[in-house]
Amino acid sequence: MKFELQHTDVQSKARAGLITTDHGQIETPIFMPVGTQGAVKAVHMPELENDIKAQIILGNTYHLYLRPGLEILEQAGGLHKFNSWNKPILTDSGGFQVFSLAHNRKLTEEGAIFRSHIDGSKHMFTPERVMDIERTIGADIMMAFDECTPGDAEYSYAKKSLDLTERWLDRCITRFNETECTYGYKQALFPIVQGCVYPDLRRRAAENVASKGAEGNAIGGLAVGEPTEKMYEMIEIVNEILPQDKPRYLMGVGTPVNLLEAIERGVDMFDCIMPTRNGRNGQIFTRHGIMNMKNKRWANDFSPIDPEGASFVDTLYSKAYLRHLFIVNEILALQIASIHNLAFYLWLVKEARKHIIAGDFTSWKASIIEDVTRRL
Ligand code: PRF
Repeated sequence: MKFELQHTDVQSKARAGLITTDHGQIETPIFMPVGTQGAVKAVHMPELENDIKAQIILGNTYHLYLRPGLEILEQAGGLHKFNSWNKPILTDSGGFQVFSLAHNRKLTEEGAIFRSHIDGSKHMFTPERVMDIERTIGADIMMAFDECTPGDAEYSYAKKSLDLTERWLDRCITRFNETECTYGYKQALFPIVQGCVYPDLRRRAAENVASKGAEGNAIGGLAVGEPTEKMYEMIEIVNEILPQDKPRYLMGVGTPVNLLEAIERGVDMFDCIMPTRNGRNGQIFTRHGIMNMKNKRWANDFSPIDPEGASFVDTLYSKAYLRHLFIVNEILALQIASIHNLAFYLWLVKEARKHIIAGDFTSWKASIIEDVTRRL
């Protein structure tokens, strides 16, 4: 993997860059649609590629390990072959899903013991095991196995948790270096900065991560219950320390405004279930504001969903039609909303990139935030 920093904003920390992987290039800042179980919910791969203009998607180690399981993934020749997405893929390590989804989980020095949320079966994730699983899935970018500390954790717990994440990181790196991709291309490993909302822990975590010289670095443990201002403060602290010449990935964030604020503070990569999940609940993000499509006010509004929208659904279908589909529970409503919202998120980061390169990111950001937060 290679990262080329193409432009740094003069008024802020915003950056435009280019990541090159063996499955293609990624222009940053970038938003990565979430394909937890190997599919971005309700969206076809050609739609992702051609209509949404996704450049990289996510998969989840925890889910893919449970189903279809490693044997099938290996037989398929890795996730790219299995799901027919031939562009870059990133896998989260399960360091978040084990703690949010699995039952009866128990943390030890060795790893995490948990019961599957599907059938209650017992499993253990160790840093070594997670590296092996991510090798088998075959994502271009693998994430280290971490503990995502809750946003309201006390200092003593946050410190103990960070100590463990740091020891696990060393074990991840050792295993990663002992193994290689069996599918004939290169994979990268990104470490994750934890440290909750405590500046000294975040600094220590960022320094430790930076010292590993990884091909990219991630910021975890944010958007997990802490105040939004704390999140921005932690991003600033961490990005002061993480290397300039490597991509920075803010995990599981966020709203359109969160993305813009984080881009301004030097973040390059994002993922979040918000555009797809909220879309399936009828919430539509546009450059003119947010609409709840189940609202009665759209019942006889036959204008396009979004006249200047980035994807074909925006002008093909009307607001009234989309509202009708939601009200009668048609599957097509979920497909339209998912394509629309993802295309909007990809449009937003592409515009951000354009304005970073043009040199007017800060003023553009102020005006677009006013627009995208309006309630329609
Ligand atoms: N760690 C991992 N995945 C994550 C997170 C984390 O802290 C978050 C937190 N926002 C989302 N996904 N491994």
